[in-house]
Amino acid sequence: MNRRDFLNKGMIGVAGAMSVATVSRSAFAAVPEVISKPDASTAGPWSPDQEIAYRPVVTLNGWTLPYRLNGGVKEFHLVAEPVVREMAPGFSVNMWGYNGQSPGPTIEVVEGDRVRIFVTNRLPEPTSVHWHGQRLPNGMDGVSGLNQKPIGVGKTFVYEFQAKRAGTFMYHPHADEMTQMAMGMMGFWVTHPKMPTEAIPAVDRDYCFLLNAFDVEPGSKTPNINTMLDFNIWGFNSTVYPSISPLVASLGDRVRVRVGNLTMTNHPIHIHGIEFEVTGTDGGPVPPSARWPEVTTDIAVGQMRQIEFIADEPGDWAMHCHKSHHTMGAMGHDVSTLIGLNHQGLVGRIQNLVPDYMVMGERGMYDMKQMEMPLPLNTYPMMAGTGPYGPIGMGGMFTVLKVREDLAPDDYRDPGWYEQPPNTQAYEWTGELPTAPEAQPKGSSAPASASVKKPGAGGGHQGHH
Ligand SMILES: [Cu+2]
Repeated sequence: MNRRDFLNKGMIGVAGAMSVATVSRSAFAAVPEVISKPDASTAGPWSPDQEIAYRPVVTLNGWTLPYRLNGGVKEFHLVAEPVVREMAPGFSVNMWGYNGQSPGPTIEVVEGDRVRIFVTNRLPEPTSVHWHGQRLPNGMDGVSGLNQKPIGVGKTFVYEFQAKRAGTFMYHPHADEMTQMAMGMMGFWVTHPKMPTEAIPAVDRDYCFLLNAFDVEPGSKTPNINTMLDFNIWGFNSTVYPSISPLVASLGDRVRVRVGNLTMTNHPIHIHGIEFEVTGTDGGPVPPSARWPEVTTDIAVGQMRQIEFIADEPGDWAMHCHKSHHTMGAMGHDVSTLIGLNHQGLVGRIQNLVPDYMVMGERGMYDMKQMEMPLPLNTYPMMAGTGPYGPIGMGGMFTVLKVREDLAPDDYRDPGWYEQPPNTQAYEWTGELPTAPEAQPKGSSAPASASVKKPGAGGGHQGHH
């Protein structure tokens, strides 16, 4: 099977194992072939020809890097390089990543495997790779200056260690970290147990993704690497909703989701419709006796969480970061609050001067979802995504858990929107309503005008009276 076959057949919805025979025999003496991915789609699960005792992971909008076996060692080739990532249709960002994409490919091995990773540096500056959470010899830990010389421009370094501990890990540079991680350099690593255990049982679906934050000025194409807190693009695996793939499950499936956070803030990840348990962290499995049910788990900076649940409720269940600004797009983070302000007549007058002028949110921001505001080139709307009943009003760190009856085990295709069974959906009341007094904001002919941000005004309360 050649590389093109791998990439075509590896796409979502295609069942069956991928071959590792991607490398000709003569190449075995040299460095493994570089396999890269041309787009931001979700590849189907990848498994080698050999017998495996695990369910391969599916990386949202990503893929698993094939390896070659060389004398019993699993060999991989990562290439650190500038890439262009399509975060949403019409919105591409200049990033740094690995093997054609950011994030890099997922590395997926089995507990006890000997692993050799060739890392070639095609960046304009030195880099290194740190294998977050792994037990390994100190000299393989990847902190440039501390454990090794940095990998110079154009150089290739080799990392070699045994994947001693089963679990959920990630990799990222430890050289000019601020720049290289802000530019998107990160990847996932999964080490499966040799056999399922009580703490790490077999699952029917296993998903993974990294959280990310970028600061990309609307109309520009390259992240601002100096931003410390005020990011405007929030995503899963360098993709924003609705471009993020759904998590698909067949009714009754045991589902594992692994999430890692390499951003500058924490993300409470929330799933509707089911309860889950945190079954592991990057430090290892949580003993079953120490687990408790949750519907939201906070994933702090530099942490990973592995959650599991039974997908026993059919439907389209929202799954998102619970920080509401993290489910929005590039626009709207730094806009004055206009709720309650009366703009009547003002818009027309301003439009004489600025033809595209629109009022942002005098009745809340819901209208923003529907309006076709002219956007600067290369950005995406503040709220994006349309469902069967209109705009969903969320973008960024948002996707949908789609639970359906009788899906084939290897079917990861988007099943479309859930059809609500009769009499199971919220409906409009059209009968009589009781008369009730309406709440009146205190002393308020124009209550919201006091909350309009005044240029130069400090934080805290503005005088209302
Ligand atoms: Cu968040």
